[in-house]
Amino acid sequence: MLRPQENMVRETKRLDGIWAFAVDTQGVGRAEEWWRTEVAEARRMPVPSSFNDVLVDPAVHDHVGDVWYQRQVFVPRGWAGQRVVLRFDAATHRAVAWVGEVRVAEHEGGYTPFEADITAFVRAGEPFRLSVVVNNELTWQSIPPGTVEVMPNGTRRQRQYHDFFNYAGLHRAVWLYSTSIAHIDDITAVTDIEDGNGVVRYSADVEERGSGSVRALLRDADGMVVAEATGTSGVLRVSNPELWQPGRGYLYELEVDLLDDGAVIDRYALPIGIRTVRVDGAQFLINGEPFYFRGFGKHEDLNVRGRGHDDAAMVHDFALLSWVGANSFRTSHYPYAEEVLDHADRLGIVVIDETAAVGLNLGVGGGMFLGGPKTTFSEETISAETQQVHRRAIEELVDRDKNHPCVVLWSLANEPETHTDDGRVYFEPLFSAARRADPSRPVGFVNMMFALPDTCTVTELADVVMINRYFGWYVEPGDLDAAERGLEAELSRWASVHNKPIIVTEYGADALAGLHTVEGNPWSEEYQAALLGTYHKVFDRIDAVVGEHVWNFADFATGPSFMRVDGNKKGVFTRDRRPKMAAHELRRRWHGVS
Ligand code: BDP
Repeated sequence: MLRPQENMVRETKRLDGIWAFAVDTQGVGRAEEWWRTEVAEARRMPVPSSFNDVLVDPAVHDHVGDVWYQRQVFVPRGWAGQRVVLRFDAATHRAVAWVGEVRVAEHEGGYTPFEADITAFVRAGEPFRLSVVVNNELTWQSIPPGTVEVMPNGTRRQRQYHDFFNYAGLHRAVWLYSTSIAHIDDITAVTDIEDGNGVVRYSADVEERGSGSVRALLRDADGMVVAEATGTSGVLRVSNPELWQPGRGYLYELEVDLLDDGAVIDRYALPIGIRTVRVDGAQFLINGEPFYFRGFGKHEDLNVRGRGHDDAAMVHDFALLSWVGANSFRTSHYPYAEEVLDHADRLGIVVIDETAAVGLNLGVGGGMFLGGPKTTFSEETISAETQQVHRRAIEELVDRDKNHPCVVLWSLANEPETHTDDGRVYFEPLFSAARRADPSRPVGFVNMMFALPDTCTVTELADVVMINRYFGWYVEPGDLDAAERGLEAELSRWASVHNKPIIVTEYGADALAGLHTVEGNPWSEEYQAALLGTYHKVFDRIDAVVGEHVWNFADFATGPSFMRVDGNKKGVFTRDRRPKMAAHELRRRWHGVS
């Protein structure tokens, strides 16, 4: 799905700002058809933002169910005769939208965009009422999963199987945009390098094409046309290409025009990075060169806005990545805003792109702490229905992010149950779906410690081994010698049993900023830094380890738990992005700065 774009034939209008907002405490809004009038007792809510932390009200913060957003929208008068599209970059976790009285869109999944052609329901130069109901409930049929519990006093509480706060709302931009009626609906571009030449294979989906023809131009960063083709699909070749490389995000622009009698009816300019990604034995190759991942698992998590996208905070995070010497990150544990991928494309930051499938493992939180069900895969828990939702989430992720050069690897899930045959049965079709959707990139999932090199039933489906390990924290807490031995033994076993590259996608320790101890006890900044140092010694001894992603880039909000003190403190930066000792330790290693 293409991002909205402005050019001489397309216009956009961002609907961000302050909207009317109502919490549907009684869950009656759909039955009472709240979209038909202005929502009663509306408060005001910024878009984009999570709604949870903005108003100082526990009933909003912890609300489980529907919330309603509403605003007037003016259709620009110049859009007469154009196709008008309403687009949501993300509504977490599901939403229905109405234009006036007409239900125009419905979407499941909190982190991928959806849109509706509303041409028939609006008029240029006139306003309409836009109503959206957003629902934040996690169930066995949602990705991520959860359960809603009704308490004795009738309030509803969300149980979840993941370690971050269940922020919700209109998290990203809402748009109105125009195109011509005949328009380019989608473009797919896959790049390759053949005999030193850059190759861009493109295909364009065109709607209402009529007698229109398609032309594709490839421009370099200076705007010079370096290759040209015609037709809805074709191959563009560039001699001596500037490659997209880690640390150097050189971008070409693929300009696709829909022409009628020589006139441009529609145009879309897609940034393209010419690069290859391949796994060869235990190496991860970008442009044929071994690549070593240095970076973090992150979260979209900020004070006040929660998971709401914020350009200033995003640019700052990238500046900190560069300061600390990171070359990559994982979009743990859900697809991030497209702005983030655009920025990574430009800076040459490498991304492991993950779905929102986290918590498909009731052995962890479910069984251990919540006293809930313990069987992960069953008719009552993660079922065939969940699997369908998961499959769609994978396809929507690929559909949205397939053209980003920064994305080098798809992560289908974080820490699912993969030591059982049921895990294998669940994941096999999902790997096939991912490979069908994108044959050009490696695919994997993030393994947790219940599934070992000899017992994991899913690793053989994956191109890489991604593992999260907490020796010295959840296992052998406080004992870094034992941690070193345990980690080395396990990594060596992964390397000898599976001839695949290993990325350690999580390792780390909580540290309370400002807590210092001479002994370096757990929770101190000293211990966090020392634990990372211990892991690094081991990584450097095992050739198959091709990546280190510390958990986490920054402290982040979680649900309530006796294991969390005002959130998860495994950040090497605090939630307001100040460095802990560990950040300096990483900077020394990754930048060689002393
Ligand atoms: C891992 C999870 C991550 C948690 C982390 C932790 O993948 O989401 O936040 O543990 O416990 O198991 O800090």
